[in-house]
Parts: sequence; C-alpha cells; structure tokens
Amino acid sequence: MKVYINGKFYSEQNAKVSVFDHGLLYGDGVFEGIRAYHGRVFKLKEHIDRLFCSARAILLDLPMTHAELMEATIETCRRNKLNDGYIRLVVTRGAGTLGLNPNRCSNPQVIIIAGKIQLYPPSLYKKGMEIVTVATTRNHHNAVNPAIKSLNYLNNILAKIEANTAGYEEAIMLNAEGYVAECTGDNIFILKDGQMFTPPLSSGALHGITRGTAIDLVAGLGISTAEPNMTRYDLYNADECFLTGTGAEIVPVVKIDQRVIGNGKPGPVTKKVVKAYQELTKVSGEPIAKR
Ligand code: PXG
Repeated sequence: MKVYINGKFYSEQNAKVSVFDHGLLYGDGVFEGIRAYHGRVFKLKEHIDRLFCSARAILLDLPMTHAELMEATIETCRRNKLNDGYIRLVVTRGAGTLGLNPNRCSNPQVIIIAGKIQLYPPSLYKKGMEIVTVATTRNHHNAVNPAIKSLNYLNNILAKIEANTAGYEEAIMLNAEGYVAECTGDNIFILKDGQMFTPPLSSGALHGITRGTAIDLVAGLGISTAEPNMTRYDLYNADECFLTGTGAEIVPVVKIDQRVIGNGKPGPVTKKVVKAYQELTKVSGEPIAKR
C-alpha cells in the first residue's frame, strides 16, 4: 500500500508522522471517510467540502486547494489500484511543542490512505440491526461541535464501548437536552405515517453525506423528510427505521431498546432506499482512471 503524506507517497512501513504531532497529542485535526465503488470515488466533492468546513471551524489552514485535494485523493486511489474500498483523509495540526498551543505547530500533515473497509455482514442488511440508547451524551455544540469531523472521537468511542459491552454494534446518542442526535458513526432516520424524519443538524447530528443522499433518494420516492427534535418515544413508535453512513451505507433497524420497530423486519421504504443507494453507487462518483 502507498500512503500519501504532503504530496509524496510512502510505503506502509515508512508512512509516519511525528510523536509531537498534535493530531496524536491532542486529537487536533480533522478527517473524512470516503468510499470508492466500481472505479469511482463516491461524493468526493461533498467530502472535501466538509473537510474544509471542519478545518475552518478549528482554525486550521489547509495547505492545499479544494481541487488539489480532490486530485491527490484520486491519485492515491490510482497508485493503490483501488476500484472499491475506503479512503481515509486526515489533516493533523502538525508537530509542535508539548503544550496545547496550536500556533506552535507550523506544518499540517495531509494524509490519504486508500484501503479496504470492514463491512457489516450482508445478513445484517436482510435481517436488520438491533440498537440501544447509551448514557454517553453527544458533545454539546459549544464544547466540541459534533458538526466538526475532528480527530477527537472519544465521545463516539465511549458510546460505542457502551453499546459493545451491552452486546450491540451501534448506539443511539442523545444530546444534552435529551433529544435524539445520531449514532456513533451513522445518522438515524425513521418513517412514521408515510413521512420521513431525521434529527436536525442542531441536535448534534453530523451533516452526513449519506444523510443528504438518503433525503434525496426518499424524495425520489415521493416522500419528504422533516427534521424536528425527536425523543426516544418517537423512535419506539416508528413504522420503519434505518441508519446512514459512508461505511454502513443504509442499514435497516428492527429493534430499539428492545422495542420492535414495525413488524420486526426491514420495512418496504427502507428496502427501496437500500436498493436505490446501491444503484447510485454503481453510476455516480469521480472516475479514478485517467481520462
Ligand atoms: N455521524 C458520525 C458521528 C460519523 O462519524 C456519520 C454520522 C455519517 O456521515 P457520512 O458523511 O459518512 O454519511 C459519521 C461518519 C468508520 C467510519 O470507519 C465512520 C464514518 C464514516 C466512514 C467510516 O467507522 N462516520
């Protein structure tokens, strides 16, 4: 595997950053998780846009333009002969002193890894997933804003640990007001009486790229998506539920905190969205091969 760091490619063994990098010392940096399907990078522009927004929010100047980052991502796929896989784009604050001050870091590290992704088993998409609410509250937007896809994912990791120790793969996180925000690495949707609902971005939900795609695909089925504050009561009484994320794509949810959703099987609208998403990944994205 060839890893991109600041314009150069390194073997896996030689792809390194400093132990003084504030990405490591403080989680000071931002990232994106992107998928490639059938020789195309899916929603690349949207991911780079979000990376720039995350960087701006933490006052980190990306040393590259939008176009340069897109090209570097595609070039990394080419060098790794990646047709289908997972791309991790990381920008750290760079090496500094043993103190918080980001001004002492002068050299942001732009890292691009193009590899494979560990997927949920296909059976899960047929049967649907069971999830639980956890006690770990989603970060408050005045603390670490959940809109920032930062290298500090401890909030999500703590929630994931709670889910895992309870025997589940994914957790619902509530915000400080007790409203549903999102899952540890996925956004959440419900269908109720023919209308789609997902928590508003102000709840602490990441502005998920797959979330946006799902809203578009659902609109294509003639169903609109509202974004009200939602409680667990709303989830428990949903007709259908699914999660969205770059890694997970569209995952049907059939049980929440032991409450059976709908008839306990992936719902008809959910199944259509799963299919429509798969179809879209076959035909859309930035081509990796040189034209
Ligand atoms: N919420 C959070 C907290 C996330 O980290 C999403 C929602 C979904 O956003 P997108 O833009 O992907 O639809 C994410 C994304 C991984 C992995 O390795 C995690 C994500 C994406 C890709 C891979 O677990 N999280």
